[in-house]
Amino acid sequence: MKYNNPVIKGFYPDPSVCKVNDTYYLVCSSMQYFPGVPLFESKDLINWTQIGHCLTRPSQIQLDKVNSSGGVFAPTIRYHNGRFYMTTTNDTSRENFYVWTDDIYGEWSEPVSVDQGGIDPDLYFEGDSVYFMSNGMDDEGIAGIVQCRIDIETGRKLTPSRSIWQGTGGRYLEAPHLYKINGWYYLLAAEGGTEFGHMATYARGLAPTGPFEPYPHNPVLTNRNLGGYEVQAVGHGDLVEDEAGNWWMLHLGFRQIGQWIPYHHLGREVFLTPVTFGEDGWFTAGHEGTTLTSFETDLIPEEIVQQEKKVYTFANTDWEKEWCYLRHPNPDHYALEEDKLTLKGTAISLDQADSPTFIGLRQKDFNAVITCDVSLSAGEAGITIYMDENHHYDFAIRNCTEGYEVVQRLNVGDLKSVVGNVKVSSDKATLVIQASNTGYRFLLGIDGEEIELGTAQTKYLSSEVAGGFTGVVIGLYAYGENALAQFTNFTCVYL
Ligand code: 6LW
Repeated sequence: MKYNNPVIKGFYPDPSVCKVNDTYYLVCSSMQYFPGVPLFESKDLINWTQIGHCLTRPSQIQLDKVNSSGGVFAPTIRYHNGRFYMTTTNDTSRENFYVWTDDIYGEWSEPVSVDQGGIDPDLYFEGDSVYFMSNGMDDEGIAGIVQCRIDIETGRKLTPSRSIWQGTGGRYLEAPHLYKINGWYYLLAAEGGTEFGHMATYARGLAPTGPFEPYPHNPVLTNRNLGGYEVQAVGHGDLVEDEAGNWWMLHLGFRQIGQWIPYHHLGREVFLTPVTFGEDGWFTAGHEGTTLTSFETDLIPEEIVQQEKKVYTFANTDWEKEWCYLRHPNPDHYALEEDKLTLKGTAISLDQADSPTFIGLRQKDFNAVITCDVSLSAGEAGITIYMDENHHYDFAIRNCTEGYEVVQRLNVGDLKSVVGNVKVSSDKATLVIQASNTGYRFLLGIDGEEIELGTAQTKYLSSEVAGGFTGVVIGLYAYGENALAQFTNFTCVYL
């Protein structure tokens, strides 16, 4: 069969995966967005359904006023003795912790802190021992992948933190995952930074504590030498074995906006790459160590069909699972119904690293048409194509002295400008946004006609311009202390 990458589209970075019986579970980073750590399940590694989040209560994760691309960094999910564990970092407070649950569809525990620094924590269970890995500096001041043993009940360290592998010399050694496979301990990591130079590297040893010998042909997976190729920055990943004994890596990568246009705005997404173990116990990944936009494989049964949801509406999405807020929302400002969303604005605007009244869906593909009817009493309400507080395109209806107007505003760093402005005769407008790989068009629908207010290029919302670790989210928002807005007939159709 043939499957296409990415297998999870849109801003879902730093995937980690585990398998329990015949089901795979996957988590990823969520930064300043709440709830934290999206959680997916799959029966076939290709079709993933979001079943919830691990961090659903403010008591589990402090996000108040965290910086954009701070907050929740790369998680790891593991299963041991009937219990799921998810460990991650709050990068803003520089804290590593884990939560657990005995019911993957239920709530997760309160956080248990681990007093080891760095980011990208990992858990490895063996007998009664639990090893905790992260990147950073050990107790002696040696940088690398750092390891200690912990008491899993309390998170207390049982051994000093020790640097167990220093990588292959790439910058930003991170994303450690430790496994035991056929008698060897494999330590997988990422290096090169989460940009175009990103790569997966590994080493192996005969004990969980090392010493580790690097794979002689590192990096095992990278697209950094594929110039002009759509998929770039592959690396940070996690290994999983399927029912038939085949190995796979779920890892991040991004799609640049054009073959020769090295910008990406949809965030880092989840890719699936086959992994093959050789007789000598070393493994290789993908096509000559690269990830492809599609793989022909007989390792996945022919009858499995890759599904893709193309239309998103209020009725066919789950407010709790697929939508996200900026930092901790005030629930009183949101009324979520099957066919209607009501938002109450505040004085907090989209330009602030705070929690404006905002609820969003990640943009999953380049080509899309987003439509929504928006009505409001006062203030401003509409759709924002949002990367961070300094990089977003807003399309909104707002109250003005002589009634109402529809505005299209660009926010690109210090450049802020209203590029379109049309008076409307009522407090209601149909907003239409057409997205392509290179641009957005903003159209106002009146009496069955569409008037273009303006356009904006995608690249100014890309990580290469905005910086950071997130991707574009399509947000519905309200702004202004008296703003009360209703959103109906929302559709986002991917073409
Ligand atoms: C994450 C690090 C990374 O913690 O990006 O690509 C950081 N890798 O491992 C933020 O997502």
